[in-house]
Amino acid sequence: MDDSNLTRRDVIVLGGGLGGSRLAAGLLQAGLLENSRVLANVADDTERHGLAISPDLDTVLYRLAGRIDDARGWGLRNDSYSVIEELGRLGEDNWFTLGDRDLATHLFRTERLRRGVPLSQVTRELCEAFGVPAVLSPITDDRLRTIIELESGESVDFQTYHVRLRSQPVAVRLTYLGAEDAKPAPHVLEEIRHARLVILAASSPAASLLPMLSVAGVRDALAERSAATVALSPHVSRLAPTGSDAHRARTRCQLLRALGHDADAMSVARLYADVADVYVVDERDRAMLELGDEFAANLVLDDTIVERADLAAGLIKRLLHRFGDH
Ligand code: FO1
Repeated sequence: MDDSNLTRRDVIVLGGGLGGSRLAAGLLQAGLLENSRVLANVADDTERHGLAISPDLDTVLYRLAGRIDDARGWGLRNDSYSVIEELGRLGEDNWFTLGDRDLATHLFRTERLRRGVPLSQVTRELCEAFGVPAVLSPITDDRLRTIIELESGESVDFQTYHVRLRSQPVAVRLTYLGAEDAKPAPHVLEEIRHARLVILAASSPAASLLPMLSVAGVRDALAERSAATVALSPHVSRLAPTGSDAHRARTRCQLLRALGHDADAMSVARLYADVADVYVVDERDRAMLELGDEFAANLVLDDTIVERADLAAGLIKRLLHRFGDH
């Protein structure tokens, strides 16, 4: 394909819900969002009560719209739960908590998809409706799912493992169902090749980034870049997460182990070694730099805990200044 007519993006973010949304908020705060692109994972997507749910896309959308429930890191703030409670009374399995207002997003998406509109186009429409720049896109319009095999031999999708089973059972194998046939969404490869900087968010490697990298051509597009790709470590060893962070961390670690990797910053660095030129380790993991790893020349220290938009904006500006193509 001829790439000459494409806008050269400042930053392309590849990420899951929370990690991707924090960088998206940073781009917005830094005034860089309009000329950037946020590519979200869809391997966590699920179908509940006949509806198409895309949690990672919605998390980015809701954060950019300033409407995210910040305490949980997903769903809409001040939502109510009448419909899902009523479904429970009807005998439906209602372990996946869909808020009443959140349901409007899923109803809208499901109907548009049913009419044959691709997910990337539906996502643009949702961005417009929520008043945010339409720079959010799924990595693929095709069906891609993380399937987790448990010790019992049972296979479950990501949401069943993470939410219903609270990531308690040991996961023994992961497959990215649909990866062989998933094609990148429009312009994804060209924009990855030419962006001034690509950032792999501090999202779950096994549940968010590896499925995104499994989409046809994405790894090659990253490898073909002449400008830098930076990966953020999702692990901060000295920090003991609490509440919903602890839940997410347990899922992340369980799934990494299912792929045969240790759940620490350097093991993740090795997973990204063929696509990232630079790996950002959190300041609090300074000791990791003394391990003499093969990635060592490209390891940098920074603050990777960017819960606030101003912190994320600062990190992105530092990375652009230091590694972005000018
Ligand atoms: N996470 C939970 O822990 N429990 C839930 O009931 C739940 C519902 C839910 C509904 C819509 C949505 O967009 C996200 C939701 N999440 C829920 C979050 C989601 O499971 C994960 O945090 C992401 O998929 C991981 O990126």
